[in-house]
Amino acid sequence: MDAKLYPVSQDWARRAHVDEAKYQLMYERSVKDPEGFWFEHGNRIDWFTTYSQVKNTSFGGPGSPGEVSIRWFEDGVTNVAYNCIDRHLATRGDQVAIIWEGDDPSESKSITYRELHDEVARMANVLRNRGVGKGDTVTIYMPMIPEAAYAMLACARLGAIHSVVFGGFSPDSLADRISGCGSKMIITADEGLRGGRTVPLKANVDAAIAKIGGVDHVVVVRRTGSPVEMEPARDVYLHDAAEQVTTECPCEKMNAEDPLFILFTSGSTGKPKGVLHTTGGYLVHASMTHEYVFDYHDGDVYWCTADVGWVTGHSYIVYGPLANGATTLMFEGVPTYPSVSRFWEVVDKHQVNIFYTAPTAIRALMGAGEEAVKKTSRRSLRLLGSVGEPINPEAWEWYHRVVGDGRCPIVDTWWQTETGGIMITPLPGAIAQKPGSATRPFFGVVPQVVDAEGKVLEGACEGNLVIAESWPGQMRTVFGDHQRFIETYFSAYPGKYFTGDGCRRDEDGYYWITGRVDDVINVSGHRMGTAEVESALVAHPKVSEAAVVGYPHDIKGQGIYAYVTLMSGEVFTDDLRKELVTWVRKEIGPIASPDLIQFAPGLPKTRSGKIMRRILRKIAEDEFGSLGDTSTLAEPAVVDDLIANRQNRA
Ligand code: 6R9
Repeated sequence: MDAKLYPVSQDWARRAHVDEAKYQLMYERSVKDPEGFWFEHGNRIDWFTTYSQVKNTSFGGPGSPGEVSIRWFEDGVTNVAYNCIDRHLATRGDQVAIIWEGDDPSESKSITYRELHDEVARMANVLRNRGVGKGDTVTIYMPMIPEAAYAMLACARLGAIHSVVFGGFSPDSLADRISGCGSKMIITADEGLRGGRTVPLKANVDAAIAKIGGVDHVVVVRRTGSPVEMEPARDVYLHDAAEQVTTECPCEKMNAEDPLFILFTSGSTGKPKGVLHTTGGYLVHASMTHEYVFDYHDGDVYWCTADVGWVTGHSYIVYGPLANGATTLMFEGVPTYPSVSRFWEVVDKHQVNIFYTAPTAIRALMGAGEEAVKKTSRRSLRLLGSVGEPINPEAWEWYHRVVGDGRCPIVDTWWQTETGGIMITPLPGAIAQKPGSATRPFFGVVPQVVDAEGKVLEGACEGNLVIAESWPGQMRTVFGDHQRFIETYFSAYPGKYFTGDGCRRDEDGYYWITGRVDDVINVSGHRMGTAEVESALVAHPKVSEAAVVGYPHDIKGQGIYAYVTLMSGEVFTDDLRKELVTWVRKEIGPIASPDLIQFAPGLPKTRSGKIMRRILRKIAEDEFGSLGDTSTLAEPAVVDDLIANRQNRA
């Protein structure tokens, strides 16, 4: 395959933090002498007590299975909120920390580092007065308003562990995530506002608590001002409580390995896992990648369009940028409201220099035509970024040519909730880009491509992506279940971290992520376990069995294709199909809505009763001509029926 090459311009090589020669030197040192490299770079954050230990990590492996233990900077003492706020006050107290752009284009505001300090300290005192302290878990269920960042930083200031739940999740999903980490405190808003529509956040919290109980306090931020039910003994408005406290709130002393946050994410089996990140290594990785990958310089305006409910929002709206004393833009709305030019209008309005979004948004806007982009200036843009799923070369080229006017490099950043920060990406002043390739590893990252047996492949090859060595931002465990951590990530290839992604490496040593190789699908950049959607479907009284697979979708990347078998006596109707879509939205949230539902009198199974997903995937992809070996099917006839009634006709 001859991919087009976009070389680094002279200008970029000169002005960037890292050029090609420096990348080679730094990368080599980072993998040959990780202790020395990270001893030096660990100092990019401030420590109350500096570390003497740098790296103490083991991925277990054939000789010592089960012994997976990851510790970085383990005798260092610091605080993440101190690094994101207090240490900047002397030099940049009046600099803007957060630019907030509301859903309605007439609403925006700027928050300086000094204001950020006061808001966070007040919120921390409100939490502390309600019993929150070091090691406690707090669930945050918020719209994209500055208070979401204040809430995260307030927890970090107190040493409490936050668990942010995406505001699009249903009360049931929220309930699972509250009880999954035992939060007694929830921070939410009356309502969210997206694309001109309200989201009943407080009502959802009430419904979740009604289901599981155990929550002592709910702090409610007033966003829309609509009246919501308040339980006097439990609920308080932030603005009322904040009046009672001061802006004095010291930062708790945290060990480098004390937990910072939990983020629930989907895997191939069972309920979502609580990915646990800790303090020191995470912040070093998030801040260092933010500076080098986006080539952040003082004075730049940086915008990441993710939601704080996902890891990208954690690392690249809040922690990385603020640790670097950057100006980070937070957007409440959606790319298409009030018009499909919104992103570019916001870029012009706030003179954004660095813009980081997801391929699904690019594809959707691409469909709306060039004119909506071209009518805006975008002269301020210098760098574009992509994250969340593989970007197809057509979308990459459009992003480059139309959005960036051919002038801005694109950093395609591969990473995961589990990795804490960016792992594979071109540094814009150092590495020539190929559309569709995440290109080369960041400092300290040792990617390998392995075959099904775990043999490490050399040179140009294709297989599964593993990471051979620990890096500072790596997740430390699955909250409350270290065994599940080991089984999920270190058992397929003992001694190595398995990413769950397939990958090709070309003759130039560039990495091309080909997508998940497990039962995780990626819908509009959102990770979803097929098992979660299946269990939502079978919870419906008329459904006896369900199998869910992904299929190629022009805008979303992957769509959700559900095969559903009904209880005997039930009939397939269009109304039932609609009812099931609504059901799944209610059970999980709108992001899990099935795109296509096929009623199946039977599912293809092996004689031992295992559903043959490989066949279902092929039918969903409309590639039933290449079903592969069907000789182990218990009832071959069901496949003919599925093909005849497939929903995805080309
Ligand atoms: C940051 C984030 C992780 C999964 C990952 C992979 C896919 C993310 C990608 C990419 C190709 C990229 N993914 N970035 N695939 N190129 N640049 O998205 O975290 O939500 O945990 O998803 O997303 O499949 O394994 P998360």
